[in-house]
Amino acid sequence: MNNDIISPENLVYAKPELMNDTPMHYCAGCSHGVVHKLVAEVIAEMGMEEKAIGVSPVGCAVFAYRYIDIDWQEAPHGRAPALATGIKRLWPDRLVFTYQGDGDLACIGTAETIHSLNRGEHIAIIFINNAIYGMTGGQMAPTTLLGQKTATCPFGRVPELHGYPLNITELAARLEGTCYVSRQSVETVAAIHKAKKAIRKAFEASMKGLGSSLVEIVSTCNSGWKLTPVKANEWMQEHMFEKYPKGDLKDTTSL
Ligand SMILES: Cc1ncc(C[n+]2csc(CCOP(=O)(O)OP(=O)(O)O)c2C)c(N)n1
Ligand code: SF4
Repeated sequence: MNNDIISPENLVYAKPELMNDTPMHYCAGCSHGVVHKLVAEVIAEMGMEEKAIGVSPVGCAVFAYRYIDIDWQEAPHGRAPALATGIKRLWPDRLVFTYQGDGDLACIGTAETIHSLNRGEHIAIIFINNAIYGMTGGQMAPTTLLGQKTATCPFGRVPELHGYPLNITELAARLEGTCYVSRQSVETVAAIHKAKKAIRKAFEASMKGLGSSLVEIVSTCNSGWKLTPVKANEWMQEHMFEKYPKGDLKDTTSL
């Protein structure tokens, strides 16, 4: 083999060392796997392999603890920020983060989300917004777009029956306890780089005790949306970014 080809200078892609060899259960094309990779890379780059504690949700990411070799706690549905609060208060020197879907974070765990952010807990929240409940078969979530068809609103979401889509990230940015709130996506290489930077800033802010951080990743659930991975990315770009515009919503960190 030509060693030049695999020299570190030529390396453009490698599986992060913290990702183990357990085959992922995610559907091909799902955003979860990409975000897992970014989380693993950031933890390694910060040298926090032995000090990171993730709190995994209920939802498709319930098995996040199987894939990234750090310490994890599994939380009941929606309760991840409460659990993360307890862990961080007990072990302030640990990097504590939650990883949650929109059903988990913005519906079942709304109270835990809002109050942990408002208290300014020194935790980071990674929020995967794919606009539906993926794991349980694609039911409507608070984040479902108006007109979007789901298993529980087969004719499309209408405000008279289902209320309006919830921009919980905008809400988070208004809370005094938050220091960094950002919305990103991972469907292109450029977007992946920006999302990684946002995750890094959120993790660093939590370690510096600057307040709570939330990074929303606007994501696809190609299976739940009943689209191919490529079409799902297109649908997300066409429809979701209008309601969920990308960029930093709040940054008081000076990082
Ligand atoms: C209190 C409670 N309500 C409902 C459920 C059922 N449940 C399990 S996963 C899930 C959907 C999770 O969706 P989301 O958080 O959006 O994550 P995704 O699967 O899309 O990644 C639901 C409703 C549950 N386990 N506990
Ligand atoms: S059901 Fe949706 S969120 Fe769950 S793994 Fe498949 S594509 Fe991803």
